Amino acid sequence: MPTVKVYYFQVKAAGESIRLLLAYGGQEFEDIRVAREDWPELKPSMPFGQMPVLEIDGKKYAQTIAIARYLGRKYGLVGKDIEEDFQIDQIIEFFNDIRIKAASVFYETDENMKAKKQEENEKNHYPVMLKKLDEIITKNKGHMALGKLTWADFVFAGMYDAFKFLLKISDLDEKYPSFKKLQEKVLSIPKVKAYCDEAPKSDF
Ligand SMILES: N[C@@H](CCC(=O)N[C@@H](CS)C(=O)NCC(=O)O)C(=O)O
Repeated sequence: MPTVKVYYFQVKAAGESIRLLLAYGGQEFEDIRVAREDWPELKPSMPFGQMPVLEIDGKKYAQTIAIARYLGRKYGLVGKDIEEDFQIDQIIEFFNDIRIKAASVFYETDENMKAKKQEENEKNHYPVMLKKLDEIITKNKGHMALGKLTWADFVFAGMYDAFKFLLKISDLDEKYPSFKKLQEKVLSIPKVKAYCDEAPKSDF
């Protein structure tokens, strides 16, 4: 067995997608949860000065989606050809589009601007985008793509709590029921559940 480490902060968010995929693959790993105060010292040692980072036998892999796609290939969570892989990639990009809109509000430091951006998202972007995502998941029998379990489901499930936190839509689960169901579906896979039961707890 290779020596595998996952570096991320003390939250689920992007790092959780990778942790869940490794758990699914039956891969033991050292779950390195970096405290904020320890990060400046560690930052220069990461490929892009960011986390999450996956390390396998000393080799570092960065960028959440690239890592998830890589692990997806390892564990047979991909399409049968490039057409099917494209279906996975495009829904992941769409999910990212929504996350980017939410993150731009979160990282806004000007309070007036922050409120304006949130209002703009809630009025003009979230309703259309979230409805579309809900429809796509429903059409795919409760999955992100291909009507079956793929690595995209792990990205969604791992990030969903952080996604909810960023969007600030209190009734997201009720309004778009496919979201919570998809997360629960992934988290109930026995190896994934075993990991989650033992993992440190955090809200998102
Ligand atoms: N595109 C990168 C973004 C990674 C990223 O922004 N990571 C944040 C945490 S979610 C980070 O490392 N922040 C600390 C820093 O940039 O110093 C990915 O998806 O992995």
